[in-house]
Amino acid sequence: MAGNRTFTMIKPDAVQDGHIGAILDKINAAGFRIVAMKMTKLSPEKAGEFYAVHRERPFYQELVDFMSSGPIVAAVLEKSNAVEDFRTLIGATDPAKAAPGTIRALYARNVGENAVHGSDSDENAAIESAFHFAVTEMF
Ligand code: IDP
Ligand code: MG
Repeated sequence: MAGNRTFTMIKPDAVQDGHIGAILDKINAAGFRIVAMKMTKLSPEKAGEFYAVHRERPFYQELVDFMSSGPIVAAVLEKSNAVEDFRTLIGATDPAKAAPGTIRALYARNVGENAVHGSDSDENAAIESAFHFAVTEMF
């Protein structure tokens, strides 16, 4: 059965471009409840750890540098079928290929600086939520 929670980050590009409010509006309008949320900044070490599965990819260092370049908004979201529905809401990794109206189509700069993160499985949603939030910070 599909789980009901996912993890997201509004990435440094979208924070810098002033899109926090618009992105949270889209998230609420799509029926997600905010379970946990904070503005924070990842150190290069923490960003490297978060994206460790991509260690062998050619863009890994670029990704770590970008994700530690400025503040982010991290959040846990709740809705039935959360992981899949949130991936639909954000659109394809490359905003040029993202469906019209999706968060990445509207607010991302490019394939690397792509406005938002969304977990890709229930298992990773739980791991990523625990990476950023204590149990006492999730409501
Ligand atoms: P996803 O965020 O849509 O799940 P992944 O393939 O898991 O995409 O990649 C993680 C992140 O790495 C992307 O969101 C993006 O920021 C970055 N990334 C992915 N592909 C590229 C690329 O070809 N060039 C630069 N950065 C990339
Ligand atoms: Mg991914």
